[in-house]
Amino acid sequence: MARARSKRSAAKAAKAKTTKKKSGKSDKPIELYYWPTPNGFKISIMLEECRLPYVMKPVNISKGEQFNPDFLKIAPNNRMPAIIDPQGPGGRPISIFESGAILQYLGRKTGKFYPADERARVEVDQWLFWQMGGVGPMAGQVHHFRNYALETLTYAINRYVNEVNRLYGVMNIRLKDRPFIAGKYSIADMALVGWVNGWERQGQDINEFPNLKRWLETVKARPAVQRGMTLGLELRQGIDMKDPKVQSVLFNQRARVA
Ligand SMILES: N[C@@H](CCC(=O)N[C@@H](CS)C(=O)NCC(=O)O)C(=O)O
Repeated sequence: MARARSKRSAAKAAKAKTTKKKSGKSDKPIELYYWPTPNGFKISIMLEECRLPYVMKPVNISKGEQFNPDFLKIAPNNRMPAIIDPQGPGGRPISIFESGAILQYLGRKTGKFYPADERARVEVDQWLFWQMGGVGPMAGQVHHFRNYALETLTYAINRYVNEVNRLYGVMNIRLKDRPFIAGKYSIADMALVGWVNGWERQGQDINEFPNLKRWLETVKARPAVQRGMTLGLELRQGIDMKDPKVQSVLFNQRARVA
């Protein structure tokens, strides 16, 4: 049932949605270079929240598509997500990588979920960067050492599980007297939800953090978040993260000298 629904939603999103301008000319959709992971969800959620026309271009990171020369031209760090906005500044195309930069760009472009007022914007930026530098990388290490590593490294598991626990504690305090992380619902919440949603596989108990639990339920109840977090889920089906071929593409890559 869930699979059928997500298939339908992916097919819908993959079909270029276009909007007609008054002139009769149609805008080209934003190209979203994407794989269904918490970093990918940030952008699918924002595009859905803003109802921006987009077309999803899967980047199968388990097969190494992040190293395709055409993708590297827009995302030199060989990581998704990335976007191409055909209607960038000055009406010319622009490409962007790094999910935080994409969220800020889309927020500025649409005037949505990223306040123009400087004080309110700084609030959002702080928590967005906190997600980018803290929750994402730390929870990513937990996923790696708890779920993907072929050896059980207790020290590494404890280190990252404890750090994520600390970060969720910070978030829980922050959410005590405000509904969302920067006050009003913003791109910072969108950056966080896909990561916090994985609390169970991060060795956490959400019931330790009642404000965080309430926030997670509230954010996940938004239809755009649900659409964003189910986009392309079927693409990941059947992929075994412990398959040596997948591991050799995704883990322990070293510099590729040009
Ligand atoms: N800081 C980057 C991180 C993106 C990232 O780590 N993406 C992962 C998937 S969640 C990826 O593309 N991995 C491919 C690889 O490791 O080769 C961002 O937020 O955009």
